[in-house]
Amino acid sequence: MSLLSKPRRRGLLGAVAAAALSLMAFAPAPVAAQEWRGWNIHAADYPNGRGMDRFAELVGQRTNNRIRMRTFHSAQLGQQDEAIQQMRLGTIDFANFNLSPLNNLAPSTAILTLPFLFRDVGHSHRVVDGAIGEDIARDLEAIGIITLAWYDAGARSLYTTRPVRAPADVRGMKIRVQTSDLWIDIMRAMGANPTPLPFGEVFTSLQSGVIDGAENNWPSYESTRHFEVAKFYTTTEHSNVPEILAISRQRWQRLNEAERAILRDAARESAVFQRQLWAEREKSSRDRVVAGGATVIEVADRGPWQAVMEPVYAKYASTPRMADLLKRIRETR
Ligand code: GTR
Repeated sequence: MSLLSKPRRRGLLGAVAAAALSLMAFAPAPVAAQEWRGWNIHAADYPNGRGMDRFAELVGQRTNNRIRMRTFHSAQLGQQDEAIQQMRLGTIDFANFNLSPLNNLAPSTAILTLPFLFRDVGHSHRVVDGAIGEDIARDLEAIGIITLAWYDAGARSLYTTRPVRAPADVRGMKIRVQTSDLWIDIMRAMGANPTPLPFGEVFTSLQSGVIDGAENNWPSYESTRHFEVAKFYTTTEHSNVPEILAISRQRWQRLNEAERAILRDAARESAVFQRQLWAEREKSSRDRVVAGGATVIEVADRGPWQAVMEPVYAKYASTPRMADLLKRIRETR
C-alpha cells in the first residue's frame, strides 16, 4: 500500500508538474540553427563568390553550424537593386555589393565612387579599412546594411563596340552605367549618353546595339563575356569603387556580441582571401580577353580623362561633409 493517500499523491504530482512547467518557462528556448541566404551577382568561381563561400564556411565552423550560410551565386536572387531592397527588408541576410548602386541611398558612398580618387590599391585599402570606411559604414547601417569587410573591385575602364582613344571618341555613344546618379554624371562628363541597366542585361544590350559600350574591371569584362560583343577595352581606369561584404541589420540586431565578433573576423579573413584572388584574377582575365580577341587600347596619359571630371567633383564633393571626407581620403598616406 502506498504511503501516500491518493489525494496527497495527486497534489505532489501536480506540484512537480507545475515546477516543471515554470522551469520550462524560464529555461532558454533551444537555439535553432539559422539558415542565412546570401546574394552574389557573380559566378561561384569569381573571387567575390569564393570570398563569400569562405566567409560562410568560417562562420559555420565557429558557431558549430548554428549559423548556416548559403550563397546564391550568379544573381539567382535578383539583380543588385532588388537585392539591396531585400537586404533592407531582411529577406536576404548577407551579400557582396558594389557601392555604386548604394550611392543614391547613402550619399557618402559616392565619395568612394569618384573618378580618379585613389593613388593605388594600397591607398584604397588604407581608406576603407580605417576611420573613413567606418564613417561610411555608419551611413549604410542607417539604411539597414551592416558592412563587415571591404572587397577589392579593381579599376573600371571603358569598353566599346568602336575604338575609343580620347574623350572626344565617346561623344554621343550610349554607355551602360549602374543605377546611380553619380554614374550618370560621370558618363555625361565624358560626353557619352549614359544608359542605366542591370548588369545581367548588358550582354544582350551590346549584342542588339541598344548600347555601344559599358565600363567595368577586367574580371567582369571577361566573366560576362562582354569582350565578345564589345571588343575594344580602353584603359581609362576611371574609378576604383570598392565593394562591401554586408549583412542585414535585421539579423545583426538579433546577434549577441560573441556572434558579432565571429562574423566580423570571418568577414575580414574572407576579404584578405578575396583581395589575393582578385589580384591574380585581374591578370588572368586580361590575358583571357586578349586571347579571346579583345583589343586593348592603352591610355598613356589619363590627364584629359581626368580633366573632364571637374564638374563631377564640384557637384559631389561640395557639401562640408563630402569635402571633409575627400580631404581625409587625399591626406591618407
Ligand atoms: C562588377 C561588380 C558588381 C556590379 C557590376 C556592374 O564589377 O562586382 O557588383 O556592380 O560590376 O557593373 O553592375
